[in-house]
Amino acid sequence: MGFLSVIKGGLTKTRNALLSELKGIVGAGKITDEMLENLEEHLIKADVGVEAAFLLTDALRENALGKSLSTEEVLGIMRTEAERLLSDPPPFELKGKPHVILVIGVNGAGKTTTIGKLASRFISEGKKVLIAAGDTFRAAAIEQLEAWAERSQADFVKHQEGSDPAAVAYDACEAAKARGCDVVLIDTAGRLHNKDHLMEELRKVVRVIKKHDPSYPHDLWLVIDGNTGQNTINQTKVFHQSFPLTGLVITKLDGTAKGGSVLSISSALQIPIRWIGMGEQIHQLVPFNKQEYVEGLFENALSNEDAN
Ligand SMILES: Nc1nc2c(ncn2[C@@H]2O[C@H](COP(=O)(O)OP(=O)(O)OP(=O)(O)O)[C@@H](O)[C@H]2O)c(=O)[nH]1
Ligand SMILES: [Mg+2]
Repeated sequence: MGFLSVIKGGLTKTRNALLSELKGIVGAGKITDEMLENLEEHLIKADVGVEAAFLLTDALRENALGKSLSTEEVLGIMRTEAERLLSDPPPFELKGKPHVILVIGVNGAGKTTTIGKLASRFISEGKKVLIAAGDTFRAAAIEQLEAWAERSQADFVKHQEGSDPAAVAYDACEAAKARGCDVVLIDTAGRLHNKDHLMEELRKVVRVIKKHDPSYPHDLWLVIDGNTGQNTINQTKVFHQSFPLTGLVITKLDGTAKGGSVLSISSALQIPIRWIGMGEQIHQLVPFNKQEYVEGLFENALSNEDAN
């Protein structure tokens, strides 16, 4: 399955929510301020995400006010705005052998699942991958990651439940060097940005793996649940102040009308969006690509609505 079809499938609800709300402002003569306010309110109620709703209706306020426009023209304005707000990440490159990636984020954001999907992707590209069970908080977390390691055929390093995540990460890097791995993916326990001892635990992981090589970790990715609102942006800013994030992964954009959250995250933060999660299955993680995302959000909206 191509990336675009995964994206389009995931964004169906968002696309349909956008489109059904547009009916209030097309075909009813000139677009007025009141119509745009209504649209804004409806988009918010349709759960498109408050920030995304503001951004898109602001664009219409600037470009569509006082005009009679077709659905395609209105979608075109929104599309242009979306393209303006988004940017493509720099190409992903392996910067070491192994290239070490530390994956962090709040509880339940999708870190472990994302690591499993990434391992599978990298392995399908011919890379040798090792994943490290740096979430030692619960035995179930280690088992969950182990299952992903088996599914994706990645090497796996774990310690016992309750052991020091920094020691797991250190050993994983050691093993990866010895085995000639190309990529190390280190899972971590979910944590809130305002829990000092947990942030300190993460700092220790970073400090300890730097003993192998000061360039470790080459990447530090924050996983964000795409269904969460403004709060996420503030949380991400705090994480970014503590750790220089090199990329974001936005998960759970499927099955929700909040697929527009990518717009608000991208416009509020200067951190590249690397990957988007479009489902629970192993292939449902796609590299973020501005054009594909925008196409998934706006294109074929009419025919898709018919199909649903
Ligand atoms: N629909 C959907 N579900 C997802 C996606 N990514 C993860 N999930 C689900 O979200 C739930 C939490 O995912 P995990 O990968 O365990 O999240 P985590 O960040 O590792 O959680 P903790 O380790 O508890 O902090 C699981 O049920 C996953 O299947 C996605 O892109 N789409
Ligand atoms: Mg986890």
